Amino acid sequence: REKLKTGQIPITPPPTSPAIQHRLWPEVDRLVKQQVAMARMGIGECGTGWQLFAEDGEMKMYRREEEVDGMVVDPLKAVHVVKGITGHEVCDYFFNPKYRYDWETTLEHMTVLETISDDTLVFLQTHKRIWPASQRDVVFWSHMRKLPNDQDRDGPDIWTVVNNSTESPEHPANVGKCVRIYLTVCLLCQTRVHPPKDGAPITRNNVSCKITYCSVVNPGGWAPASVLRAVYKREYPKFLKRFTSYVINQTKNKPLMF
Ligand code: 18C
Repeated sequence: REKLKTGQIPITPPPTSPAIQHRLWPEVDRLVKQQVAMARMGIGECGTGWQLFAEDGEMKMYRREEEVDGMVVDPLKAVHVVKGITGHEVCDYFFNPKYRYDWETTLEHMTVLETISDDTLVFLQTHKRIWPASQRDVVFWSHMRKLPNDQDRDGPDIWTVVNNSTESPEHPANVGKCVRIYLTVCLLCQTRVHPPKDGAPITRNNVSCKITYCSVVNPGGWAPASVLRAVYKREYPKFLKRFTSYVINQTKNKPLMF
């Protein structure tokens, strides 16, 4: 914080989140900026090798085959456009732990290890086991943020949630039955408003949400590549369809939240 003399007006803007005081803040802020910049790029702009592996209506999912130390870490990029919901709503349902068991079908158990601030939490999750591999767990911080809409200053804000693996001294990796996975996930949501021509009030029929979901998951230990790629192919489309239907259902009788 800058030191002010009496009567001097501060030039440093106020912190945008109380999490700014936390030891993880520099990493959170850096990763969020980096992940949002990558998510905003079109599939043609973010390197070569992207293959479309799933398509259903507006939903398109691409992956790039990558391995690190013999382990499959294929980056995934999905884009979807969903009518009737806003970016703020999508991010709220994705971030807020109270909804997680409703839509996250691979989840076995979730604990909030730390509440850094209203928009920054640390989670410990265990996921369902896939035979013949070991069960997986993950510790990650999750941060939700509103971004200025610099392409359309009068348009609704853009919202994002970034999840990134972190360490917890109380929950060290690979000590129990679970193998620790490592992930970086970015959900970026842009609301589009299609105003009614007669100047009538905006309803859910006049909004849609462009969703970009990017993820890189390192399985953390042995997992047969063919099984892993088959799991990805099945589970990612299932997740995005189920999650977005869930948000539509939850919000249909609620006022729009921009
Ligand atoms: O982003 C998503 N969810 C967030 C909130 O939970 C958060 C967490 C992501 C965890 C993703 C990793 C889950 C691993 C689960 C193991 C697979 C269980 C399948 C059970 C089938 C009955 O960011 C949405 C996440 C959508 C997840 C899609 C599946 C991704 C598969 C990743 C495989 C990881 C290694 C598994 C090792 C075993 C392989 C043989």
